[in-house]
Amino acid sequence: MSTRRKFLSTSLGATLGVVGGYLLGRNTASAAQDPTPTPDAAPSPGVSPMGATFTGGQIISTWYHGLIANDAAWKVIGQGGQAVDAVEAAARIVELDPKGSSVGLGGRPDREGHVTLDACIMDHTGNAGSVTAIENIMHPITVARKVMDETPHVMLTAEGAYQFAREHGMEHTDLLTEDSQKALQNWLKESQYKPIINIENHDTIGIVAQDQQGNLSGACTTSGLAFKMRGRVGDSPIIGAGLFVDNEIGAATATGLGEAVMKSCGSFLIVELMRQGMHPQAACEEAVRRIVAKQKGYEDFQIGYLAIRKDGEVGAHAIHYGFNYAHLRAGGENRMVDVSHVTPKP
Ligand code: SD4
Repeated sequence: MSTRRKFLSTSLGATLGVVGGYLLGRNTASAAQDPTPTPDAAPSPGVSPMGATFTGGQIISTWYHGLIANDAAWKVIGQGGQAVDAVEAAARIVELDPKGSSVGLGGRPDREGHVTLDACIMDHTGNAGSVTAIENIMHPITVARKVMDETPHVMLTAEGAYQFAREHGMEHTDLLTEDSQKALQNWLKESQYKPIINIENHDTIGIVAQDQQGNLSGACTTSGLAFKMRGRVGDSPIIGAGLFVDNEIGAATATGLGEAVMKSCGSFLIVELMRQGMHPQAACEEAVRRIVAKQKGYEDFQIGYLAIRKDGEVGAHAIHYGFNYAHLRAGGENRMVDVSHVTPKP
């Protein structure tokens, strides 16, 4: 380890130690107390710098539809399957539900009447796949998975993503439901582009799962903000914004106004804060705090973050009340958790 790196981790640990043990992850705590340099070599397989790896299996997913997502994911993880397969299965079940107005079928269109979908997936090896602004394909998450598994690229967009999906046997499906058409006609009367906290535009599904090998993966899928401008892409398909996974450290996902998440590299930031020793709860809070401190208009939009650390610890935070997520952990129930504390105004 370079002297600089050691200095940084040691001084960070000491500083956070003053703030309180709650903020400290195991690695920083030991860095603060243990003067022995950590060797530069990568950790041996199965050993995380975060300490003991959690191998019970667990899934966290945004909003109420997280419940059906977690059930689908558990069918994979409970049988010893891989987290990456679990998060894809979880995303697919929500994409298929016409009642969800922010994901897949039934997702609200852009202001010109096109349902354009964004999705991404990231696995425990650090591989990632993504599609943006894809139309008429029921399962953008599976297109993203195929981009990850079967191409040298990370992201395909719009027409190219559609073509790729069709070449891989996916059907052309009209995703604009009657309900969505009515909602668009209604919106067009005033054409006011105003996010309303927690409802209308907010039900992207972000999923982070840890399998029984302790490996982490994540997925995110959405139709984005309702009645967005044609061609607008949010954070959800952007690796590091709507989703980030580092299997040595942890994983995070985001929901809410994508522009704010993109401008702060939200999910990447949370994983990096965990790497520096923060508990996932503190890391989510810090990522929200930065948006509140630096971005205008946060009073009127919502951001919610979820994170899992390699040792199984979980965090969640949001700008405003009203954010919730589903958590299913081995041996426990699939339950909704309300994020009941919020970041105070600066
Ligand atoms: C976006 N982050 O496109 C998405 C929207 C969202 O809950 O998360 N809604 O900006």
